[in-house]
Amino acid sequence: MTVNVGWIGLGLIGKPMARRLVQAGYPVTVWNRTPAKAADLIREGARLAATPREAAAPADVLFTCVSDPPAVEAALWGDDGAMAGLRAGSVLVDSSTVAPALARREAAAAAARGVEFLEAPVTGGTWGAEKGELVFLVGGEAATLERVQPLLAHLGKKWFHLGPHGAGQTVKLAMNMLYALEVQGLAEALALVTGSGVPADKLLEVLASSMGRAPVLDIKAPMMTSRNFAPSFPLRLMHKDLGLALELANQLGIPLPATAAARETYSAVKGAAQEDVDYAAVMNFWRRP
Ligand code: NA7
Repeated sequence: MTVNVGWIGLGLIGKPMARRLVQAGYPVTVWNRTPAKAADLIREGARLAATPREAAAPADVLFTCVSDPPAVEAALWGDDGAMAGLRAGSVLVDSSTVAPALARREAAAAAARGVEFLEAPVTGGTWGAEKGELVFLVGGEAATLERVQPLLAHLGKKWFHLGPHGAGQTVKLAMNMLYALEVQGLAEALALVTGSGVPADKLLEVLASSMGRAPVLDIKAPMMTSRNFAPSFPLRLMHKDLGLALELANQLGIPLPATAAARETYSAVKGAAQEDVDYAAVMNFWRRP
C-alpha cells in the first residue's frame, strides 16, 4: 500500500530528510513558510501544498521539522494549521526539537482527532540528514514507532524509543547540553593554549590520544582551527536548546550551573554574529578585537 507523506519544514535538516523520502519513491506533499525553498524538491517530484493544512490532509504520515516551539505552534495551530487537516488513523511525527511539555500537548491534540503522535527529534546535523544517518530520539507508543519505522529507515541509522511523550525531547535537550558544553570546553582550552603562545595544533595532537577526545570534537576542532563556521548545526538553534533545557530544569527545580553559564556564552556569540554560524563559532567569545 502506498504511504502518502506530508512534510512541513524545509530547513537545513528538514529539507534533506524530505528529499530522501522523495528519492525513495514516496508521494511527498511539502509545505514551507518560504515556498521558494521547496522549488528544487518540487522539480525532483514532491508536490507543493499552499498551507500546512493542505500538506496534512492527504498524509498517512505527516512530519514536521521546524525551528522552535513558536514555529511548531504556528505550523500546527496557526491559520490553516496542519492539526485541523490530519485524518483519523494517520500519524504525526514531530522531528523539531521543542519542550517536552509541547510534545505532550501535540500528543493530546492529535489523540483528540484520532491521530497517533510521536516526537522524534534528531541528532546528526545536516550531514547526517543528507546521508540518511540521523539518530531519532523517540517518545510515544512503541506501536506507533513500529508503524513509521519503514520511513525512519530511509532517514536515519538508529532510533531509540526512550519512553512516553516528552521523553524523547528530554533526552534530546540533555544531549545538546552535553554537545554545547563539550564544544565550549574545547573553545576555552584553545583560548588558553593559543593565548599562551602555544599553537592550537599542539593541544589537538594531545587531545587525539587522550581520554578527552570526543567524536563531536573531532568534527568541530577542524572547523575551529580553520574558522570555517558554515552551519551544520546552527548556533542559534543550540542557543534555543540550551534555553529549553534551562526552562525544563527550572520547572523541575534542578540546578544546571554549567549549562546556565554556557548559555550566556552562546548568547553573546549569537548577539554578535553577522551571519548564520555553526555552534563551533562559540570560540568567537574569546576572539580578540
Ligand atoms: P532551520 O534551518 O532553521 O529551518 C527552520 C525551519 O522552520 C524552516 O523550514 C523555517 O521556514 C521553519 N519555520 C521557522 N519559523 C517558522 C514559523 N513561525 N512558522 C512556520 N515555519 C517556520 O532548522 P533545521 O532544519 O536545521 O532544524 C529543524 C529542527 O531540527 C530544529 O528544531 C532543530 O533544533 C532540530 P522558513 O524556510 O524560514 O520559511
